[in-house]
Amino acid sequence: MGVSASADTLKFGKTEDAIKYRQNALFVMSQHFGSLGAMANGRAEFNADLAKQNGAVLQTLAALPWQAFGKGTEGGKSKPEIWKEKTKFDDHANKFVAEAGKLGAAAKTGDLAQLKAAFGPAAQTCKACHDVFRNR
Ligand code: ASC
Repeated sequence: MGVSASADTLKFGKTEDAIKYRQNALFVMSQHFGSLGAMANGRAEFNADLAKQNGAVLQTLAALPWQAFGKGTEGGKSKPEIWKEKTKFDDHANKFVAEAGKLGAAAKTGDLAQLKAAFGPAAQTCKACHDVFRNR
């Protein structure tokens, strides 16, 4: 369904379920992403085991939200532009999935320097899409 690195495992019966699904998947992701960010930015002590686990969860979850932006599911914080510029939106999603994969791989090394190097570019892909496609 558009995004090549995305899971396409569900059919949503109701628009509100699609909205809830993508919001919740993104929220859970943000918590694991935030934990990695805190370690990458020195706000939390580096714990290699924790980083590894959070990276793995992030990698798995990164594929999930995009299937819940199907036709006719406008709403939530999503700008209608998502559905008008689906290819552009899918590009953003694919970039994020790729960076989340790199971040997960970096976390797996147990090397804080690698985590630091991978975190910024991943965060940038979140922001780039939000700037264009998300209402505040
Ligand atoms: C997060 C989160 C976002 C991104 C963004 C990165 O943890 O919830 O939306 O990172 O802040 O710039």
